[in-house]
Amino acid sequence: MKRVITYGTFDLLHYGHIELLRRAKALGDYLIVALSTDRFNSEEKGKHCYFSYDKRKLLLESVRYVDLVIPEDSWDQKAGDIHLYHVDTFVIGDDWQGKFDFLRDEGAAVVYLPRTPEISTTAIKKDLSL
Ligand code: C2G
Repeated sequence: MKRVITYGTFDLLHYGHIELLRRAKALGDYLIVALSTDRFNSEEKGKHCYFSYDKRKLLLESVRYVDLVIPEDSWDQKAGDIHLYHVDTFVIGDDWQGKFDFLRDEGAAVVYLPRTPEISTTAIKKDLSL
């Protein structure tokens, strides 16, 4: 069983996120999503989420491509996660291009997928505020 992991906030879940999850799942048989906690978002990522961790987790667990949702509470947990969850492939959008190549030293493939260009949570919030 090929196990894939990806990380993110996934707030206001939209089709750009779904396209990432669909392509990530296509790289293996089991997809783990490490979901940024509310603390990690506000204190480390400077993101203010519309939905709480529990609501964002519920939404992700409803996505057909997602097999397991775990918390992301530290920038430094990725290497440990690869061993803890026996991950074969780390996947993330290419806005992070090159940032996680070091995970190859943990024995995982590292794949950067093109983002879906025209959609973002920021754009949604901006459009709705008009
Ligand atoms: N994404 C995408 N297309 C978009 C928007 C997002 O492919 N239009 C991808 C991002 O590249 C990322 C995932 O969807 O792989 C989740 O996006 P965010 O919630 O914005 O994740 P981010 O804040 O980049 O968190 O430790 C890594 C971080 O937790 C990644």
